[in-house]
Amino acid sequence: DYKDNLLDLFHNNSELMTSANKTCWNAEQSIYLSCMYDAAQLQSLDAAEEASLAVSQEVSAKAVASNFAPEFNMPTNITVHSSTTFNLTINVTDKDGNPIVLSIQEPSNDTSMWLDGNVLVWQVGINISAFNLTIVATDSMGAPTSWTPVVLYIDCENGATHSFNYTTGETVVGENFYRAQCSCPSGYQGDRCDVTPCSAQPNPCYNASMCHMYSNGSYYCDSCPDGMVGDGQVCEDTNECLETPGICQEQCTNLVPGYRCNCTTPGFRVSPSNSSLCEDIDECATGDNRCRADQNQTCVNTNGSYTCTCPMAGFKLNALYECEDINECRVNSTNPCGGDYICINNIGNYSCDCAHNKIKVNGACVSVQINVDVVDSATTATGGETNNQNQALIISLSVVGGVVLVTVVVLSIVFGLRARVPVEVLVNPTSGTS
Ligand SMILES: [Ca+2]
Ligand SMILES: [Ca+2]
Ligand SMILES: [Ca+2]
Repeated sequence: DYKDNLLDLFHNNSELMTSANKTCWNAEQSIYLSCMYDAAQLQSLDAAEEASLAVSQEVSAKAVASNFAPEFNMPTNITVHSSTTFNLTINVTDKDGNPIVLSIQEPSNDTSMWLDGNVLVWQVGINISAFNLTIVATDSMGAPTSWTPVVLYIDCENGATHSFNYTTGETVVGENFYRAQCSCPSGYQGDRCDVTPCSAQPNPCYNASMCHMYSNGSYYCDSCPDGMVGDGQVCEDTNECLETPGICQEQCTNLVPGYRCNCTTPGFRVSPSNSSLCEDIDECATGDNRCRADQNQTCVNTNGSYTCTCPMAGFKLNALYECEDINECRVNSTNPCGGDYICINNIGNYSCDCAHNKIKVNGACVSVQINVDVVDSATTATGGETNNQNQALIISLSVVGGVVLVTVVVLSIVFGLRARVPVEVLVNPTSGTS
């Protein structure tokens, strides 16, 4: 019957009643009825919305007015040391029980500082500039509160003592940032006492790596480097080349400190095992040679140099490091074949042969002569009327001044016709004809 009465109130306009119900229900519950009443009386959804809005604004204004901002329960000072990580839990409460969001307002965009939940994490550097550290807490009603502690910053090193002078302003580098004054132990220097005697310029020792600190702040120097004389603070070079003649096998160069031996003879280098001595460079091992792998040459190391050998007998290396044929016939003035023979060069070897007009007989080259004899014999023809002549041509070879070796050819030529003209056989100028 409540709904029936309500529908009555809306003059049976159920559509308006449904819309008004939707609008008014979203408002504060306490004004639901007056919202619905306004909508029904004025027959207007807008009226209902206006009534709803007015009341809700009034309610939130009351809530903001009565809201309490968050409260920090934090110290007024924090002390931080350089090169350490500073962790601090931010203790903040809200009387209304609203949720709180924390943020770092200052320094902004500083990657060395961040919030991990409600813990402030700060990787404290050295030589940092003054700034105000401000943490802001904001509750869900948008009410903010900030906390800006006085930062007491200590970056003294090497066991220095420190103090803060809040009155003279000497150490005040920012309104809420104080940097400690450092009192250095003996031997140390610098605003932060970070300069030790060994890191001071100039270094008290001959070179910085020779300087060492005692725990009490004093220092000592190593003895001078090899090749130098002095007390470690002042060191002077000795000229080994002058003081020890012959200290190097070849060339000596004085260095500060020390000295260096050089080898000036081509093909030699300083011995790896004894830097005073020079030793042959094995060009075959180092690869620094001109031997031709494509011709299968073999590299042979020699004292001071190297040679390349050709793989086959009868070849030698030329100036271009190529294997070329040896002309054995011209190696020296002596004929390698001996006096009776002529020498013939071949690729890769040579051969021996008898000279022109000589032949090899029993291992010796001998000259030969060609003898030609023509023999006539008169023949009486049958019937006795014609005289024909038979002529025989006899060619024989003989060693000059010796006996006839062999009668090579006996030619018996029977001429069918009378030879009116003598046969001429020209063998050589000394041979005659008949
Ligand atoms: Ca020297
Ligand atoms: Ca060599
Ligand atoms: Ca040859």
